Amino acid sequence: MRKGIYAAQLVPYTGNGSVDPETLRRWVRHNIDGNGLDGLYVGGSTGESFLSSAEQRALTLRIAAEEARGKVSMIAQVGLLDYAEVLNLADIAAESGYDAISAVTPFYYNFSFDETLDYYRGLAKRTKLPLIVYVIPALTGKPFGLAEARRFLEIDGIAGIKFTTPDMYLLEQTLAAFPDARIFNGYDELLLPAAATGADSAIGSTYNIFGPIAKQILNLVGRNELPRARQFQRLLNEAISQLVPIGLYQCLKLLMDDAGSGSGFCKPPFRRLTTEENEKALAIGRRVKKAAADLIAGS
Ligand code: MN9
Repeated sequence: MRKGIYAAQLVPYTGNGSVDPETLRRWVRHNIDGNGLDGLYVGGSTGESFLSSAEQRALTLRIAAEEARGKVSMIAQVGLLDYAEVLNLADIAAESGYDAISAVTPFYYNFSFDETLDYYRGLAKRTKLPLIVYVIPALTGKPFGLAEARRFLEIDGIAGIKFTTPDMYLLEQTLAAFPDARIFNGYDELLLPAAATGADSAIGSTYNIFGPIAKQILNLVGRNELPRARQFQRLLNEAISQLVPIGLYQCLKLLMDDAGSGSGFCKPPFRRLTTEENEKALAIGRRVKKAAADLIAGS
């Protein structure tokens, strides 16, 4: 599994909510050839996976792998509510050539931490692939601290964490306690501080569009060029702070369209944007991409 920048893969859905395979293939190729990313994280929040059927999830995993296998690292997010389906998706990920699987902590029911650990133990036993725990307390509602990080990372087969919390102190402590674990920063708006703290990899939705900006941030931090890294993080955050209130995934899909890569609807209850919102989102995205290209060219 490479270090670096991974796109949380956007998945195009047709107006009736099914996966659009041809557009998905183009979007995956765009992440590899257009954005030059190091990896893909398929089937996560950004893929609207928790609004999708297990069949749609399996189809998405297979199609993405057909396009990306052997070109970039691939992680399959297999977490969902039906445990039998989780195990089945883990098998599909292994068959399809993924480098790792990942699974969100079980949500909705208020499972105890011991139940959560059993869930991961079972999943780790089922697969030969390294397992990356997907920690995103803001969406799962499950608390996460150093004690939880330790108990996860001590399980045989658990290789790392997709760390989607803004707690940089916890990130530092986790890196210090587990120097060999694969820790992926999960909030794109915190890529610079996470990289400065020592994270060498990140997974994010906005990298589908602004991947080159993220690559710059990670590389510049690695070279101790913090003032310049800050310029790129500022651009990325300008986009995120303006696109999130409109509807981040809708905006990112629109910008994929703008890149000539295809089209896509979001699953309900994600709403459709108005014409004015579409125009606003396109203008923001284009402005930030152009400013980043100018900054790169002027280097
Ligand atoms: O995969 C993404 N998380 C979610 C990570 O979408 C819930 C992030 O990339 C965020 O979209 C991004 C904007 O807040 O950091």
